[in-house]
Order: sequence, then C-alpha cells, then structure tokens
Amino acid sequence: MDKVVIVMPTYKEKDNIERMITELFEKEFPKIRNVSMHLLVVNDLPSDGGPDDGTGDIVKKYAKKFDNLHIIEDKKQGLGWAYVRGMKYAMERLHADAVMEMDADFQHPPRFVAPMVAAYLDGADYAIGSRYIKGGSVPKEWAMHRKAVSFFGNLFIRIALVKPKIHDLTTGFRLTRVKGVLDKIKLNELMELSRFAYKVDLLYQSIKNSKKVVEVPLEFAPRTEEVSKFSMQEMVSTFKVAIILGIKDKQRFIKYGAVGLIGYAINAVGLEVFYRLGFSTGVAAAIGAEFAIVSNFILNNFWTFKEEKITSLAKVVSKFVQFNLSSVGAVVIQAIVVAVGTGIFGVGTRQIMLIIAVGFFVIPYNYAMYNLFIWKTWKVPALEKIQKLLG
Ligand SMILES: Nc1nc2c(ncn2[C@@H]2O[C@H](COP(=O)(O)OP(=O)(O)OP(=O)(O)O)[C@@H](O)[C@H]2O)c(=O)[nH]1
Ligand SMILES: [Mg+2]
Repeated sequence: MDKVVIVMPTYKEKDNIERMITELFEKEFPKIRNVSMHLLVVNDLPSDGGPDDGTGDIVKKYAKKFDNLHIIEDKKQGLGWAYVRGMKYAMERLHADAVMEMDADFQHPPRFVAPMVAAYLDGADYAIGSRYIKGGSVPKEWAMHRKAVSFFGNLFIRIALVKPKIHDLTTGFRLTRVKGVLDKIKLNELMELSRFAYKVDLLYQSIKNSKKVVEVPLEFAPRTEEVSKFSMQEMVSTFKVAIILGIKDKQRFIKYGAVGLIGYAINAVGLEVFYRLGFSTGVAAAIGAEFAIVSNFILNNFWTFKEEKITSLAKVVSKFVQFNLSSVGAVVIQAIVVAVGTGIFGVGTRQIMLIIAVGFFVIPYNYAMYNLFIWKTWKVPALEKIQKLLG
C-alpha cells in the first residue's frame, strides 16, 4: 500500500493544531482507502530562544494515540526550510511514496485532502490544489486588493513561466510523487527558501519532472484570526523567482538558436569550399549540410542538452543516425512549405517562404524532435513507448 505523508509546518499554531490533528485522523483519513495516510508536523521554535506556545507538546501528546502522526522540531528558519526538512524526513525516514504540502491554519480545509489523494491514485505525479479552476475559490472575506494581487500575481507567473494550462501557481496545497519527481529535486538549492517564493521554484521543478499534472479544486479559506504576513517584500521576491525561472527555461532554446546559427555558417562555408574544389553545387550543398548536421549534433550534445549528454559510443552512433533522419524531416517540411507557398503566392515570394518555412516550421520542428526523441527532455505520456524504443 502506498504511503502519503502530509508535511505540515507549524509555527505557534496551538489554537489550530489540536483540531487539525483530530479532524484529519478521525474524520478525513478514515475516508481514504488504499493508501496509508501519515501526518508529519514540522514544528519550529522561536529562533531567539524565546517562549514557545506549546504546539509541539500537543502534537507529541496525540502522537502517542496515533501511530501515523510524527513530529520534528528545530529553530525557525522560515517556511521553505521547514518544508525542506519535512520533505527530506518524509522521504528518507518515513519512506513516503507521495508528499503533501498543507498549512495548519485551516486555510487548506482538511476535506480537500481526499480528492488530492484520489488524483494521485489516478496516476497524477503532481496534484495542485487550485483556487482558480471551477469548484475552487479564494475567501469571500478577502479585500478587493488582496484578491487582485493574488489573481494578477498568478497571471504574471503563468506568463513568465509559460504555463498557460496551469491556473494556480502559488497555492500552498499540493501533492508530489516522490519517485522521479520529488527525489530528483535538490531541495537545499531551491531559491528563496526563507520566503514564500520558494513555492514557485518548487512548483516549477515539480512540473518539469512530472508526466501527469492535475489541478484539483481548492476552496481556500480565510485564516481563523486574520493576521496576514502578506508583504511587499514577499511579492517582489516571488516575481523575482518567476522571472529568473522564466529566463532559465528559455536558456535551452536560446542555446539551440545559437547552435543553429553556427550550423548555418558552416553550411554556407561548406557549400563555397566544395564548390570551389570542383564539386557540383548540389553535391557541395549536400556536403555543407552534412557538416552542419555534425556540428549541430556535437554542439547540442555538449552544450544545449549537456544535462542529457549522450556519451557511450554505441548510443552516439544510433542517436546520430536518428538525428540525421530527423534532419531529413526538416528538409521535407521546408520543401513542402516553400512549394505550397510559392504555388499560392508566386515564385517571387520564395525567399519570404523560406523564412516562413525555417522560422515557423523548421526551428520549432527540430527543437521538438530534439526534446522529444534525441535527448528526450520532454515527457509526453502518449509518446513514452516511442521514446523508449529509440533508446
Ligand atoms: N515550521 C514552520 N512553520 C511555519 C513558518 N512560517 C509559517 N509556518 C506555518 O506554515 C503555514 C502557513 O503559514 P501562514 O503564516 O499561515 O502563511 P500564509 O498562509 O501565507 O499567510 P496568512 O495569510 O497569514 O495565513 C502555517 O501552518 C504556519 O504555522 C516557519 O518559519 N516554520
Ligand atoms: Mg495561512
């Protein structure tokens, strides 16, 4: 049976934690079948050694009653660090199959745990408790400006990270599969771990590692006593993380473009050199093109896709053959676009058609082929079999 561990950070939550534990263990967990549900409270104590409010003692009292209740404690270092410690403990010590992030202050109502686990059992690698899909909501009590900040903040991050399909990128209620997703993330190296913004980095990397991402509706509740820590600083650091990740995300495409330009230069020089050596233009162009293919393959392998670098000789050979076949596809696409385009708009438009063919078809086509089949960085469940077959 799979084990799902809810990691719940607490800092001075004595007014909430008792009710939270009893609601989860007595009401919600019994509803969930086929999964062993655990709660790990990551309780922080004041970093200045000041008085603690006794949250930890309450948890320890209940841990005697419920075997699946765990607690770890440390000095306060911020929310992100609490989650990092909790997630590591859940993976390494509790051997969790999936980890959930959840607040102790009832902003994530316990009744939403079951649908998240159901999504996991249904195959989700990453389930996002979403306030911005049908069935989800933000508190009615929230002032207009707070709603606006949350909504537009989300919209901004969606655009910066180019994640149009995901509606809630800042939610704190999420479930992550351990194998292949959470265990691949260097948790200590997440950006802005002492702030709220770490959530965006964690989400970005989790989505990257996941084959199946699902949004589950979440009715986000107001805090019981409304003392919000929402601040300008938090907002600025969240936007900063989104922008940095957005650029990082496009880095690979930028490198790919640079490699393409170098390939073009090699192609042009090859054509010239072999033509002057006495070859016909056709043969000279073909030789130039193959030189460019070799250069593209090498540069992409060692630079653009260096994280997925192909090193064994046998694999280099088979991938290079695939790379050539994929390049033939690009030639065919270019020929079709130019032929059809000039057929409609006249031969006078052939150079424009070439630009359209390369810019709108060949560049995206090659990029997709490399990511899908050559270096296999994109995870598409429907293509999984072909990806495996290609080695
Ligand atoms: N362990 C630990 N828990 C924390 C820390 N900061 C916040 N928490 C807990 O994390 C959860 C979310 O914190 P909140 O203070 O509610 O943050 P928020 O929901 O963004 O802001 P509010 O609108 O004020 O509720 C709660 O369960 C807190 O007790 C921390 O530094 N360490
Ligand atoms: Mg809260």
